[in-house]
Amino acid sequence: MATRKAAKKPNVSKEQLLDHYREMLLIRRFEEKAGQLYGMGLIGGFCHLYIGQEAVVVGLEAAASEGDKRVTSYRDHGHMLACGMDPKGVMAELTGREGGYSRGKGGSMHMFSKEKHFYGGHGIVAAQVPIGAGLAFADKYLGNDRVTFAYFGDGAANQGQVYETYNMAELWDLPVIFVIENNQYAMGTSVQRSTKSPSLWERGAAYGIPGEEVDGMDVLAVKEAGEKAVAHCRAGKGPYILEVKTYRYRGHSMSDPAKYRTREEVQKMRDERDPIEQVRDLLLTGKHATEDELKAIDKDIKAVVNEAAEFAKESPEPALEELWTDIYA
Ligand SMILES: Cc1ncc(C[n+]2csc(CCOP(=O)(O)OP(=O)(O)O)c2C)c(N)n1
Ligand SMILES: [Mg+2]
Repeated sequence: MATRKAAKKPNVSKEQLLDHYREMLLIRRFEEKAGQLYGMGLIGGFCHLYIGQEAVVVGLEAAASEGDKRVTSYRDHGHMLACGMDPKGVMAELTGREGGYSRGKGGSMHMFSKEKHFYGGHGIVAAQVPIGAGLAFADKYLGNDRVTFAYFGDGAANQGQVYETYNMAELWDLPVIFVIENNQYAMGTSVQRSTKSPSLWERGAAYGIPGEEVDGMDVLAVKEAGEKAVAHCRAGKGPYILEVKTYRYRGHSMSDPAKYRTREEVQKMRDERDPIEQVRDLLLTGKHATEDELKAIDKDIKAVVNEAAEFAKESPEPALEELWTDIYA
């Protein structure tokens, strides 16, 4: 049987480890529930789950401060939960109900929260990257020290607009962290089939942007890299690139049977690298928590997720008049 690589002795408090554990578990359980509701026909349209990638967004949110901004692709539920958006509002939006963040009109890929500085939720591959630079431009113009996290995938990293954005962001020293969530696949195309360059972050060198590769299955490594990137941006040194190596356990979207990879490949990743299990091991071996305490956390989180699902089911469909709100006309 496969064994997990022994985790490094972490330089974090028990409370921080427990926070990371809870936050990652919330995303995992929320996504599992979303998968169930999709199967029951309660969620329509596209739905891209984040299971396997939890450490990326939880680690980076731990490096962020109040007022920092984030923008991402359609694989966005984890980002919303990690920045503190309400699971009820997210689930209700997934089911197209009035209680959702976009009043049931946006669905999985189109949610926003001004309060939490979450700027979407974008279905067009890489479209969020220039938007991220624009958000950073606004902060620079206003003279504050806020930072923007612009998340995109390995597939998106081959889009031309990413490189136009890199050029301008570096030219204007914009405080934006480009986070490449390299989960090794863009729909059914593996990263080895889509590019010959072994590392995506190194492309930033052509524009003068520093960066690094990060183990995206290790929440502590992600947090540490995030802190370095944030410090770089806040010091006014311009953008930074983090290529976070991660893995998605489910198909590209709910309609993808994922025939382009073997079950063994996915199972190996789950057995050896799972981000939640790694933190669980640290908590248990460090005697920071007992099996029973961790079970109780799981129970609490499942209750939060079930409550969100109930809220979503009970929330009414949007009224017809809702069609005429929040539109440019
Ligand atoms: C401009 C554009 N081209 C193609 C698509 C179809 N499409 C949706 S997701 C996707 C793959 C993107 O993969 P990646 O950037 O690695 O992100 P991941 O899904 O792995 O998170 C493609 C080609 C799209 N939505 N937009
Ligand atoms: Mg990908």
